[in-house]
Amino acid sequence: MSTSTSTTTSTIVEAKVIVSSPGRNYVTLKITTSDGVTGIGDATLNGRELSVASYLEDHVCPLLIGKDPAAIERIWQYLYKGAYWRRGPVTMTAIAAVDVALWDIKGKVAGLPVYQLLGGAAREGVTVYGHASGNDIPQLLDDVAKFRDRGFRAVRAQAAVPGVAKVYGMRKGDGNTYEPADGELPSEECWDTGKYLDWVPRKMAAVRERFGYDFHLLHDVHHRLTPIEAAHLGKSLEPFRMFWIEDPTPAEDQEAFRLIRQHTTTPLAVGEIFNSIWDCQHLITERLIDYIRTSVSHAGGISHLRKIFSLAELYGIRSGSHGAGDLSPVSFAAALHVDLSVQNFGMQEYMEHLPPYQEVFTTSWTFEDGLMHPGDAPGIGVEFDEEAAARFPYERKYLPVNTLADGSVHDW
Ligand code: KDG
Ligand code: MG
Repeated sequence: MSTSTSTTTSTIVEAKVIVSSPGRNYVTLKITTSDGVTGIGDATLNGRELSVASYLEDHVCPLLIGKDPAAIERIWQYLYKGAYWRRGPVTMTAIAAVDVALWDIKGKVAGLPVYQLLGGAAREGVTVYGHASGNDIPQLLDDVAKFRDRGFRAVRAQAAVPGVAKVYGMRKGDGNTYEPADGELPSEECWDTGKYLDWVPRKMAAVRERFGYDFHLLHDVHHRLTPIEAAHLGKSLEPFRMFWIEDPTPAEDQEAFRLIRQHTTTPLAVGEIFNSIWDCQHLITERLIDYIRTSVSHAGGISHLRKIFSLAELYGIRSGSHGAGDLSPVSFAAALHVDLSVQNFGMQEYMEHLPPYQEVFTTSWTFEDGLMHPGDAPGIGVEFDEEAAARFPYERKYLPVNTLADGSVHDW
């Protein structure tokens, strides 16, 4: 049976996977049509990059050849339902890369930025939060000040915990980017919940005391607490009116959020490790969260993310897309197009990418007065220089592993 679902005669003639490391590892999918139009998608899965590259190269790219690039939903379903083995980070990241590349092509063919194809702009710009961190409170306050001086309306505050050697979210040096993946083998961090719970309210109190309440304050717990510990943290942060606390508990246990919610009015955000609408369903329909933080690249691309956000809209839950530096500029730009067009946008993470990413990716987004815009270039608005990418070969890198003082493994 013919798989052509539109009047165009264009077909996909090439699908190529490029793994490169301009500042950090990125997996990029480049799709070319018989009309010579190219689209790019991001298939980066931090610390497991080559598995997605292989999934695409060995199992997905051959299926794309000859297909109609305009039939995005049909190709999505073909890759999802047709694989039989559904969901999971590797599969869904691969499908996301195809999906974004096809939206890029559709935009270029139409001569329109993708957000116009999604219904147009629902707002002037996308509120983004920057990543402040510090080894102690004065350093953290200086860092928050830097983001506020640059115009950010929202800042995530992470800081070293006294007595804990290495903590999630701490930036090295003067750059703007926190990069946890380092080393040919995983580094080990040692976690102490008690010290953390005592420390976080003191740090947030210092931030609010110095800067007041005229900006959004966020914090990432990074999956480390039990439900009752998370409830305690949420309660202790209520005076500082957080925009959200993110990933308070390991996200697999969706029912845990009911307990947290019974105890605190601090808003809850979760979703960066979710891969499909099914991972979010219970949390959304039971109204157990306030923000759903699934990403374009790990949750099936623009097409699937829109479905997640539409489901959330029904329940008064807002979006909060994941935007760490390990999502390539292609994913980040794609997220901006979605953010701009959905009604229930909440907040977008913006962790600037590490140089020399600009040698490989040319972007058209803008930042002004705390708001970002994806730009009006046709498609996603990111160009990928394959020759430049070849100068930055893949480097094996892992995320850290977390342990407790007794040596047992804890959530990182
Ligand atoms: O690859 C893991 C990172 O994306 C994650 O640790 C970053 O939690 C994160 C965040 O909110 O940016
Ligand atoms: Mg996070």
